[in-house]
Amino acid sequence: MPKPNSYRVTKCRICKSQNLYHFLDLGTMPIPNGFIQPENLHRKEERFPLGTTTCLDCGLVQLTEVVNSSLMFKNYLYIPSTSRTMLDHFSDVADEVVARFSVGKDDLVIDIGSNDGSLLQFFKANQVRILGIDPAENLVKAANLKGLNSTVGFFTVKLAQTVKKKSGSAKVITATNVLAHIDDLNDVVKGVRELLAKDGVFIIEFPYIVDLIEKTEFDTIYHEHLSYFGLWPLKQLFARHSMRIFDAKRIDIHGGSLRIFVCFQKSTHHSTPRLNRLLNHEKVYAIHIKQTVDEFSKRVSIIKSDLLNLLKKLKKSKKSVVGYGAAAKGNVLLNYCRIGTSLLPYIVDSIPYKQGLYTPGTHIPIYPEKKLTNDQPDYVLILAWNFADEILKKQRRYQKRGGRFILTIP
Ligand code: DWN
Repeated sequence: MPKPNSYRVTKCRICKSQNLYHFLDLGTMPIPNGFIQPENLHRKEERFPLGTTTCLDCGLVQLTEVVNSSLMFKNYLYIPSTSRTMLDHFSDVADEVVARFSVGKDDLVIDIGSNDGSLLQFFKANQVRILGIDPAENLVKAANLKGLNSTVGFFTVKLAQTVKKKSGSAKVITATNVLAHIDDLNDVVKGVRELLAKDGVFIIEFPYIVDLIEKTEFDTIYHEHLSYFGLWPLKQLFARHSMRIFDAKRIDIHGGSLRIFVCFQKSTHHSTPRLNRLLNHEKVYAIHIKQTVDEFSKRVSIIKSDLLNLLKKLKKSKKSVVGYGAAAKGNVLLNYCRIGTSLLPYIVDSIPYKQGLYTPGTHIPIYPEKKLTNDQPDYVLILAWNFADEILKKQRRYQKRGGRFILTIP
């Protein structure tokens, strides 16, 4: 009997408690980056349940079903370097980290989930030694072609031991939008402990659960994101490995994220006042967690009915509407709302890899962005809302000619 491609979560990923409170059910849908070649449209797509549960003991919010990581990350179509917003963000991160922690030319910076080297390139520009680690062979190849030293693999303690032998300890280890994708968090932290220099810093960025709930960013809930982190659950995770969070900063990227700074328990890095402020803010949140997540789920259903009513009304009045940004989050929204080509005939996207493909589950064709100004549809539904500013700036001509944008989240 072949191993199933997913399993049901029965205990908390961090504290192992079984005291879980299930609060959102988005139905079953294909994996969000499972874009389809035209010749494969007739093939059956494997669908997986998509829902969330919160641990009532440590507060971690997580998916109810975990999909096999090899199905999602071995050949990956998410490339941050196609967005000016992301490149500017990564450049700021590298400059801030090099300055704050006096990273010198002999120091090693390792990026876990390095993708195509989008962040590493800015560390390299600061003349420090770099190494990327990513499971996607297609992206590691692209990084190495750009001279951004990267190796293929899922980050595990075993891989960390091999890297340590070859490259030595790292002064800085970064992990931006990757920790939430990993099931065995203990193994990752053990790997970081293996690789991090004694005075080193582990810097993690992830979409922040407080922003997700406050702005009802439910379409960022998908099979790639196993966990939706807050500070308290992570504080517990690191304490178990004699490490501690010493600083945390809320940042705007991806609808609201958190950047946290972690070191060894005995390290000299002092905890910052803003970390304590954030911990206290989260505590207030956690008190009414059941009511908070139930109200969140109600808002999700309202967003769905409002969007469907709007699109049906526009269709009835013969208005044309297309999508912008074939994002994973967009595929969650479209599958949850069951929006197909009858309401959204096509989507435009800047990523060449995605052009000519079809969206998973809803089978909407993806075209280059220039199709928008050629066709001049009446409305554009921005699916990649985290880049709305960049998209609006880029599409001034469409707007000047009377085109209008629809934003459902946040
Ligand atoms: O955690 C993850 C987040 C950070 O990004 C990954 N697991 C997956 C990924 O999610 P996503 O697919 O929603 O990523 P993006 O980068 O938010 O998707 C944006 C999409 O919009 C891309 O396909 C590119 C497209 N785009 C565009 O067509 N024109 C983006 C910009 C900025 C543009 O101007």
